Amino acid sequence: MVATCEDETNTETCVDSDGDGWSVDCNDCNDADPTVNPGAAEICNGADDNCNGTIDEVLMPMQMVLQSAAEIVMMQMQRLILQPQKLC
Ligand SMILES: [Ca+2]
Ligand SMILES: [Ca+2]
Ligand SMILES: [Ca+2]
Repeated sequence: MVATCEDETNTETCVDSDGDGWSVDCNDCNDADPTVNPGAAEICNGADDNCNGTIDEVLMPMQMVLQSAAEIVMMQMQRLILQPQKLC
């Protein structure tokens, strides 16, 4: 199967093994799994589904929100803990 990749200049080497429409030359980072290609949606599975080099990046915004929220709580707790010591 020939990949329908954006780069039409290298169709000779565009061999799509898993038949998802993307070849290794067209940034298919796993040409043995049709669910993994640059056009795939990133899902939480511990793998880089959309071949952008980042695993499960869809979860990052929520992780960042939780992390920043945790940091704010920590800062406030530290302030509460440290303030009496400063006053002494
Ligand atoms: Ca492929
Ligand atoms: Ca990814
Ligand atoms: Ca994933």
